[in-house]
Amino acid sequence: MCMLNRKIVADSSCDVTVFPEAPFSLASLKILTSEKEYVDDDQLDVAEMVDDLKNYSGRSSTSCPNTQDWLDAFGDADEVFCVTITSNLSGAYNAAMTAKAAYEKEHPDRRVLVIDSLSTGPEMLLIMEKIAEMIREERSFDEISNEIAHYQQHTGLLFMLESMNNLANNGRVSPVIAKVAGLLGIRVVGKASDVGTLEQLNKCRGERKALDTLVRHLKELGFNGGKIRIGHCFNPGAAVELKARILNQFEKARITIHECRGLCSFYAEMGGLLLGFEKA
Ligand code: X90
Repeated sequence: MCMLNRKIVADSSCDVTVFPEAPFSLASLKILTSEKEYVDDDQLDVAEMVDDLKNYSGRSSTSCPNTQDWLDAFGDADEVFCVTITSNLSGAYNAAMTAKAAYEKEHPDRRVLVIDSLSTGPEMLLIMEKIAEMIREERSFDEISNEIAHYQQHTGLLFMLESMNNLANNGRVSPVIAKVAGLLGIRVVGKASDVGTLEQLNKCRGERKALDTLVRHLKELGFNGGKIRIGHCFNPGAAVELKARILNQFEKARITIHECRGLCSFYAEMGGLLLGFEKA
């Protein structure tokens, strides 16, 4: 059997900079203020960035990887499995599709699968892990392509946010919704919608209520004890508490916790929590 050189590529909203389960490259998004540009790569000091932003009141924005950034990440792989943040909130997917076209034209024997996660962070991680599993099993490109499309029907993303200022300032949620998240003690709980946008589900007073609400949604959305990935922005307490509550009801759930990197930290903001899960 010929040995294909295969790799996973993802934009930095996936919240990992190393991914030991498969050959992997990251395409970085950027966070921009009038004073500084933060590249969301393994060198970024996320704590410093979040701290800078806390003391900064000017305009800030983000930018997605461009076509060349994606091509650099593809490297010289025969088969690339490229996972992007939702195409409905970012240009990352479109840039990746342009890169795919250029790459396959230049190298007619190579293939790129671009996967629009319609989500971000921990749900992207679940997709990457699934691909890695199938690469280990030496499944064909087409099999992986079909299986991932199917797997995406069985994953979801929930979130809890204390502030939605950066989302609103950059036109990613309506200012009306963002205002609620700005109220003292209020946490907005929501999910990634079917079309990859933020869908608000509840306004909760206090973190404990918000965590209860997340667990309730998790069950209603069809979680039945599979994998969960929790990303948090400087809120390990809530992440640990959430994990405990889930394990209380689903003894066998496989749950890991990680810190958000730059892009998710910018938008989820201090205290924010993202939860990727498998569902029936
Ligand atoms: O292209 C760019 O500049 C990146 C824009 C990204 C905008 C959205 C990031 C959301 C980060 C917030 C909570 C979860 C949202 C779920 C979305 C479907 C995290």
